[in-house]
Amino acid sequence: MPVLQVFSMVLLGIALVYSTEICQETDYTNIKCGAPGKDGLPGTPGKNGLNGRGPTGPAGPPGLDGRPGTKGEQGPQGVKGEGGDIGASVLEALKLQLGLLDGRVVKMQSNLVSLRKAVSAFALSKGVKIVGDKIYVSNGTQAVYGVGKVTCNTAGGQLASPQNNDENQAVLAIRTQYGVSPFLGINDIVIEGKFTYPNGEAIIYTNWSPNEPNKDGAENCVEMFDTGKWNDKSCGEKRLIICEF
Ligand code: MAN
Ligand code: CA
Repeated sequence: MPVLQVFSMVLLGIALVYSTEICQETDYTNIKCGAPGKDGLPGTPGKNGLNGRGPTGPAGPPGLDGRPGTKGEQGPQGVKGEGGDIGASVLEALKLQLGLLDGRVVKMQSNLVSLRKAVSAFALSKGVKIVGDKIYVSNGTQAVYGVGKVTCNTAGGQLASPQNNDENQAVLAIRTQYGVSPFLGINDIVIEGKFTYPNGEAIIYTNWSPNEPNKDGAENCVEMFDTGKWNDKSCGEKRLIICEF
């Protein structure tokens, strides 16, 4: 190494030591040490910092409607309103009608009592029997089934059609009074073997004589023997006509 270079380095070292001592003991508000040094090289990049919180974002869109809530309890009953004019007039009309109906019912009851008395007295005579709700009547006329049927229908009734033993006994009583077998309304004219009442309904009570009915086709009407038993008989025969009402 040349002597000049060594000398320069010694001088530089002295200068450095000197300036360091001066600046360490100097008030930095009144710097009197040497000229400022040059800027240093840029530092190495810093490490990543911890995640911070950013600023709050804008508000999102409104959410969807929620499900309907459960039904609430029924509220208390309201105060009853005043009756309207129409309601009041209808009520008055109904009261009037009710009064009229009541008068009619009383009159009908009175008429019915009188009628019952008259029928009861009539029932003492020949050809009339009252049983339950039915009244059997005969004037002793004898006729074929068709004529007897029309006779009773015209009078507002039908040929005697007993539906229980009491009614059968009432018909038998009239038969005994005249001593003639009557035709009943019961028949199997429409369907052979299927006996019905005059209105077509199937019979609910029978009192057939032994081995009767026995004439398929030829005997579609029914007569009553003096025992009260029934026999199927030709509708063309003439028998006592007893009507029921
Ligand atoms: C006659 C008729 C018939 C009846 C018999 C009974 O033939 O009256 O309807 O069935 O007698 O023996
Ligand atoms: Ca017969």
